[in-house]
Amino acid sequence: MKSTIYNSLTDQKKLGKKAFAVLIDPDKVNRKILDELIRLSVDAKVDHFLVGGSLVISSNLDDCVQYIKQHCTIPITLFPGSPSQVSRYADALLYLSVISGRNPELLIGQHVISAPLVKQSGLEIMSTGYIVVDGGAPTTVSYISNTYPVPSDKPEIAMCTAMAGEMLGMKLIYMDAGSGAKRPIPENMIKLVADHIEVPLIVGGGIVTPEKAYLNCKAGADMIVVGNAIEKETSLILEMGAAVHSAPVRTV
Ligand code: 1GP
Repeated sequence: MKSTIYNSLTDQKKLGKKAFAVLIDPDKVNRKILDELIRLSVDAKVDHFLVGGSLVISSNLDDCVQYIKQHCTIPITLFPGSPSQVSRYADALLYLSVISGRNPELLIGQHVISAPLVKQSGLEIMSTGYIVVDGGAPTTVSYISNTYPVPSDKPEIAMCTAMAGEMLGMKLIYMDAGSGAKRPIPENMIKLVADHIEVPLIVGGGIVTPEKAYLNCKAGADMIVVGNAIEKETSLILEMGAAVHSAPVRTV
């Protein structure tokens, strides 16, 4: 099985370098918006595009991924909200198990159903322990997954969940307050989780300022994901990229 993207993430982590990922929802972009996103992302040295969402209503996924591929070399990782969101034109796929929840369908059920399709896609598959954290309001992900998020003032629950995910063999941990969260994940929770796992830690949901992206990296996040804020103001890509790439090796 391929491991190009994963190896680049672990190599970056060893060097203390932080990665910036722009989340693209295929339902919310057209070619004009994609042109702008790609231009700014290349300028900002964006490390990854994540493509997907809790709901992908249209059939734009393949078109969207192919269009990005044709216009830049930034790797594309799928962030699927459902088993139908697989495009063989991408580079990799986050094979998500919602380990913060107790919904068997999202822990293993949908994986069983989609396994042959996912394998046939030829994509690099990265098993990912997905931890949904309370972001201050019900988000699409908590509604769709029918799970309770981890309370944001209980960092030890997130820590134990991430440790369990890592020991079960998951290659990445993704802590997400949900798209458009009112409150992003607090730094003390990020730090506690980062201190107790060795695999790369992805953090997203409700990050709207470069300062918060920087502080999350300082607390131990290895990759920062931003979607909503960039949808509202595309030029934020440049500041977010600069903030993430200037973050030091964890010191707090
Ligand atoms: C959501 O982590 C991502 O799953 C990004 O969230 O859209 O709030 O940036 P935002």
